[in-house]
Amino acid sequence: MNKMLMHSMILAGTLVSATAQAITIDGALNDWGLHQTGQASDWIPDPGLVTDASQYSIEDQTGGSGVRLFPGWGGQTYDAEALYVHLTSSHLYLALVTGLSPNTPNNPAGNSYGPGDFAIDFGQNGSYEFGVETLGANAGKVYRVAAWEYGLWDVGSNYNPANPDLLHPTSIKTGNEVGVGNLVYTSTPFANMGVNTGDSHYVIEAAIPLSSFAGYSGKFDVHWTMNCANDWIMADPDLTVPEPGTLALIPLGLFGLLALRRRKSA
Ligand SMILES: [Ca+2]
Ligand SMILES: [Ca+2]
Ligand SMILES: [Ca+2]
Repeated sequence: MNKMLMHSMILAGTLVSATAQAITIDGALNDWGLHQTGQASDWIPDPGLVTDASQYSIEDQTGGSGVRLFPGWGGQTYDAEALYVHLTSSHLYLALVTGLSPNTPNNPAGNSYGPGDFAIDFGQNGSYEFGVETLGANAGKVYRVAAWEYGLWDVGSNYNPANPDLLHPTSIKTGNEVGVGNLVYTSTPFANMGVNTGDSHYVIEAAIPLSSFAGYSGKFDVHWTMNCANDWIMADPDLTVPEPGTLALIPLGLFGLLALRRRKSA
C-alpha cells in the first residue's frame, strides 16, 4: 500500500472515530436520560442531549381499547407515547416509546394493525421524503420513499380509509434504499415509566447516517404511527441537517492531494 494512501486512510479513520456517540442503539433509554420510577418526570430527557423542548414530544395515554387516542381508538396498546430526536455531525438519533408491541399482527380483517415506519419530511411541507424501516430484515434501512401507505382516518379525524390524511403516513410502500442505519425495536415490555405504572412499553431506538439524506438538508420533521394511524406522534426539532459534503470533502481532499502527487511524480 502506498504510504500516502495509508496515511489518508488512517486520518479518515480518525475523523470517523472522533464522532463516536454517547447513544447506544440497544433499546435501553438510560442514555437519553429517561427513567422508570413511576413519575411524570420519567419522560423528560437529558437536557444536555435533547437540548430543546422542540426536540421531543410526550403524549402518554392509558386505558383499554375503548380509549380514544386521536384520531383512532385503542388505548395503551396503540399509544404512541414519546419521540425524542438528537442530531450529531454524522447521525440522526431517534428514540420512540410506544405501547405497540413489534409482534402485533398486521391483520386489518381482525382489527389488528402492526407498527409503521419513521417518516422524515425535509422542508416541513407535508411531503415525507425519507422513511426508516422499523421491522423485519430491513429494519434500520433508509429509503427515499416514492409512495407511502396510509391509515384509516381523514383530515377531519373521521374513519375514512378511502380518503386518508396524507400528513400521517404509516409504512413505506415503495422507495429506493439510500442508507443503512442501526435500529432496535424491543419486544420485551417494561413498566413503571411515568404515572401509569402498570402500562407496558416498547422502544424503537435508531441511528441514521446523515449521508442517507443526499440532496436534502436543513430543517425536518420526524413522524411515526402504526398502520391504522390511530395514534401518531411527531417532532419538529429546532435542528438542521447540514449540507452534505462538508464532512465528505475532507477525505476527498486528501485523495485529491494524492492524485496530484502521483501525477507530479509520473
Ligand atoms: Ca440506548
Ligand atoms: Ca401510555
Ligand atoms: Ca418535505
